[in-house]
Amino acid sequence: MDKLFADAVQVLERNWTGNLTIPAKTLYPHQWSWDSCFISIGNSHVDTDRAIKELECLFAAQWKNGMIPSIVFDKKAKTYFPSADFYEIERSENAPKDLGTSGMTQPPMHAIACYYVYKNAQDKAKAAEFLKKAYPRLKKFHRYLATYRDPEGSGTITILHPWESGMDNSPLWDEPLSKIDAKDLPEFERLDTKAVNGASDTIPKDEEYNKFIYLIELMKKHNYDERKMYANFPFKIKDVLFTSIFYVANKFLREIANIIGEDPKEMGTWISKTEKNFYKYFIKDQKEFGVSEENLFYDYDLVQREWIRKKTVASFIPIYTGLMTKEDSQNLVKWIRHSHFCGNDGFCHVPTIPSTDTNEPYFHKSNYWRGPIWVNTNWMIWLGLLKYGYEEEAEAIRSGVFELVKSHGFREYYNPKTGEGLGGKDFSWTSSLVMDMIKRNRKETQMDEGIL
Ligand code: 9WN
Repeated sequence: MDKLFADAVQVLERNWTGNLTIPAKTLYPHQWSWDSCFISIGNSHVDTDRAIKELECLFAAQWKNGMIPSIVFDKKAKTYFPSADFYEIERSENAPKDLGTSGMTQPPMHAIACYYVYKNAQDKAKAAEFLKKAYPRLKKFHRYLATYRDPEGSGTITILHPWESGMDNSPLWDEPLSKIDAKDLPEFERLDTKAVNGASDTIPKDEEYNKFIYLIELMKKHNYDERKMYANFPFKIKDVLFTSIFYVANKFLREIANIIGEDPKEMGTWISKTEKNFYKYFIKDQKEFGVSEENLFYDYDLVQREWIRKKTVASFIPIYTGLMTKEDSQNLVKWIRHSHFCGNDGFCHVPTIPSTDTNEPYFHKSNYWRGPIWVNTNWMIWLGLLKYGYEEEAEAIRSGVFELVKSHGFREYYNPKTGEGLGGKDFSWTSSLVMDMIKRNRKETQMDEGIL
């Protein structure tokens, strides 16, 4: 374990620019929002200053309306498309003037990361100062999500682009995207194809990619005005993973307010709304929850007015929220352990959860979010299992992740059938979350994640 930990620290060291940690060389040479949160959680075990610097760098790019953008660009880096210029964020009066950012957001892991930076810090006074500075930023971001991304006031969050989910080409988006006609696209050149050395079966197809770009073009046409976009955007989805993280983050933000002596009331309101509506929005038939795989948590498409019942890892992320009853958690764990999800038999290389059910026609062993195992979603499920006391299942996932990185390196994602490492090499969040899985004390984790 010591060697694994030291190797992970080295990856973060190599990807550190002096202000932030890039997710991976060449493929992702900028700062990504939820990546930086996962990275800070890892760094919180070894270097509080670095973790703080990373998050402050991200917060400096916050938009006036509170949105924390998915990408903060390094204008010198040229190996990633779409570039800062492509986004034309100056179309929005909310965009920062002197920084290049994307015009969309990513799952709100930030309050969770800030809490752990404090929790794992040796110098608590310094970390509390950081929390005081971070708190208004975090609250503004959560308020942005609770208003612009939830005009329904439901406590569930709407995404306007597949990239906002963090799971770019998940089969979840196939139906909604199939209804969109990507016309009048500007000329552009994909650079991810080059970065993976032509391994085109590991990244999204052109057809999907064109729709990603088309939706950015549409955001630009709306000058990134959420109210206008909400009225007629063709991609508008209440997302299970995003909302689960929002709920957990609100609990951590409430705890941060308590630590620094601020009023936690607003977070309480957001938490109650999610508790009231989570099942209503994400389960078709609540009485039948978990009886079959057809009745788990599924995203809701606000345009088609239908649940998206594709079997993906997203359906399991609610275990991380703690808002389920023990009985419902049992029903969910039954599917988490199912052989199609690499649970109980020798079907897969190691018992970790792949991004898609391995028995579905849309499963692909090596293509990005259409099948491979990703460490961040496994980390959330690991914490969720611990929260509900499924220690054996949690430990199986933790050991599975260790086995993958020991045998195949700190890769971006892994083939569930063979364990082969895929996508970016020296991937930062894989390294940082492995560090966290090594360092965390199980009992304390159950307290932090369970009682907050
Ligand atoms: C688009 C950086 C990011 C992750 C996402 C992952 C991938 C970007 C891309 O890489 O998305 O934001 O270019 O494909 O899907 O989760 O944050 O690691």
